[in-house]
Amino acid sequence: MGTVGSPAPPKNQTFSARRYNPFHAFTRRRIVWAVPILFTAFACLALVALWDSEHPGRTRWFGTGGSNQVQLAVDPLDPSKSVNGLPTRSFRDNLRPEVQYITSFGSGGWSNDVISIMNLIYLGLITERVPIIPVFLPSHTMLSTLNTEHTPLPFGDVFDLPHLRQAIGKPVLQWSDVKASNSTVLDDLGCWNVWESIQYYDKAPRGSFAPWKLKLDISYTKTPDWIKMIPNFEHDRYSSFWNLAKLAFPSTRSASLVPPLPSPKHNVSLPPDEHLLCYDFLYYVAAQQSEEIGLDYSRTVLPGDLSANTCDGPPEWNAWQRVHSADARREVDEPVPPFVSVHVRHNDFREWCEQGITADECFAPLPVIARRVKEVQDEIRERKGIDVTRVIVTSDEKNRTWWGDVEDLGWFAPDHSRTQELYEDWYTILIDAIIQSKGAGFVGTARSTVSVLSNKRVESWQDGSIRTVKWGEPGADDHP
Ligand SMILES: Nc1nc2c(ncn2[C@@H]2O[C@H](COP(=O)(O)OP(=O)(O)OP(=O)(O)O)[C@@H](O)[C@H]2O)c(=O)[nH]1
Ligand SMILES: *[C@@H]1O[C@H](CO)[C@@H](O)[C@H](O)[C@H]1NC(C)=O
Ligand SMILES: *[C@@H]1O[C@H](CO)[C@@H](O)[C@H](O)[C@H]1NC(C)=O
Ligand SMILES: *[C@@H]1O[C@H](CO)[C@@H](O)[C@H](O)[C@H]1NC(C)=O
Repeated sequence: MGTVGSPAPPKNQTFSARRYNPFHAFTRRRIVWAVPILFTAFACLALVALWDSEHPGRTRWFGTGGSNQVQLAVDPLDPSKSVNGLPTRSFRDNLRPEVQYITSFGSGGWSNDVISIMNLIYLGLITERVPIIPVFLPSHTMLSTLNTEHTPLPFGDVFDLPHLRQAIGKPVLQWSDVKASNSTVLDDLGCWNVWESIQYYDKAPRGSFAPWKLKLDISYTKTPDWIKMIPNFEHDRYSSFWNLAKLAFPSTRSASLVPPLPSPKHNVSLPPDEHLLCYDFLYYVAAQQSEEIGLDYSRTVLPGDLSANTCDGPPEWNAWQRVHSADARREVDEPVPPFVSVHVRHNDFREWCEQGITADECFAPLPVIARRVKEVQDEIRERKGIDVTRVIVTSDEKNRTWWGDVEDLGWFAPDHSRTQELYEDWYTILIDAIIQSKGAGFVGTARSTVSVLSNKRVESWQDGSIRTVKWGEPGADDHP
């Protein structure tokens, strides 16, 4: 799918291109040095799932921390307050009659799904509905291997949901709060089909593994053509938050009803559900213009990056603990020296290169990236008086010659040689995203949503300096 705003390639290409396993054999000194960064990054971005495995009704500790904690009554934002009780076999049994809900499903890669979930939460805010967040599913590997044994990654394992709820002052649910994961009940649900109205090559709702995983049999109603921000324009796919929000309210909803597509299993035709409002796909949504997530004003549109300011979370993060106990040999307590993080996105981005040029001519060469790194270093020195000499490179690149060239520059890279073996598919990109976000400065790749998110995190969490490397033809990043 997408770099921000680029026309998406056909689905099969997108998904097949998503393999990565960068093995970087570095000197021992470098590996050992990189490890504390990794752990500190985990502990910090950590987004603490401490309360996520909570039992309904469990009380929480509030206060300034330390010994001054005060035990309050049950938190009104606690997930258990927005459902009837423990997860049920059929999701409907757990919905409270006085609460309205909203959900959607992921189907991109990691960062695209993060952005879709940000959009879902924002739509929840403006429609006054409680968002029910889907798990992350590695759709790309699922498609290419046709293997159903894929561990889903719950949003709350990565992002700090208690913090988010407090920051926006609203409840936020995950599907695991609502429906039992071992349920054998296939629930019928009516949803809006956004995808078929925003693009014209795929004449169907957006595919996703989430409904299958959640045992939902969905009957889709096509959204009206006017949801598109630029009506009838095939080269743009964005709809707007308020166009989609209108469909959440009775008058526009009833005026927009058309015969639904029967659900695939039960063959039932259902209008869009009013209790649990549901959209197939919320990646291409903006407030004012396409691709605005990369622009400065978008932080006032969304409630910040969902995970902002969570660096003070406790270290009990599940994933962190798993990494930590799996490799207790390694010392993790050393403070991490400041570094510039670099994200280099290659592989399927080849599809957007100028015609007739090689990958080497299309992607920015290392000296061009190094120039941007130097700009970031200079700016940090000027703004903060700090000399940030260390550089850590993260990338989806697999070419070892290229990684050797990175090492020759004296730059570091995370050692992912055992990441997948020790943890799960998700952790390579998770660890890399965390490293990116921890940079005192950041150099990213133009058109990459991974880079867009890290830009925002480094700016807002680290007060860091950022640069983006352009690519696509020789000299693409030339600048004064
Ligand atoms: N390990 C690792 N994987 C990466 C990195 N950058 C990209 N990837 C992989 O490439 C995928 C990119 O998929 P998405 O997150 O959907 O992003 P995209 O829109 O296709 O491409 P971006 O615009 O770069 O995000 C990620 O899910 C990762 O699997 C990186 O720095 N490290
Ligand atoms: C699902 O899990 C719950 C709680 O762990 C258990 O009580 C229930 O029997 C399980 N149901 C099925 C269908 O396995
Ligand atoms: C689905 O239902 C419709 C209308 O009830 C019926 O005409 C059609 O034959 C059904 N399709 C299948 C595959 O059962
Ligand atoms: C690997 O990287 C090197 C250095 O960037 C490059 O010259 C070479 O063409 C690459 N090999 C492949 C197979 O892409």
